[in-house]
Amino acid sequence: MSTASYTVVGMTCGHCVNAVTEEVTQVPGVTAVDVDLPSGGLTVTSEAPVDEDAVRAAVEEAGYEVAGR
Ligand SMILES: [Cu+2]
Repeated sequence: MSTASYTVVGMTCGHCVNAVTEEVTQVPGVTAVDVDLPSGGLTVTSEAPVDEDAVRAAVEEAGYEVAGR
């Protein structure tokens, strides 16, 4: 199992959290997604490491942005 943490910019409410969660959950291999609204923290759990670009693309699809590391 693998986990990766990101910071998402632009989320303001529970709807935003749901949108990000739904999109990132659809990334192949992802088994769990946890979003912390106050900090923008996004934790992605997967069986094998997931391509960071795929996570970024999913967050952008939801309408938000991953902060640079
Ligand atoms: Cu919102």
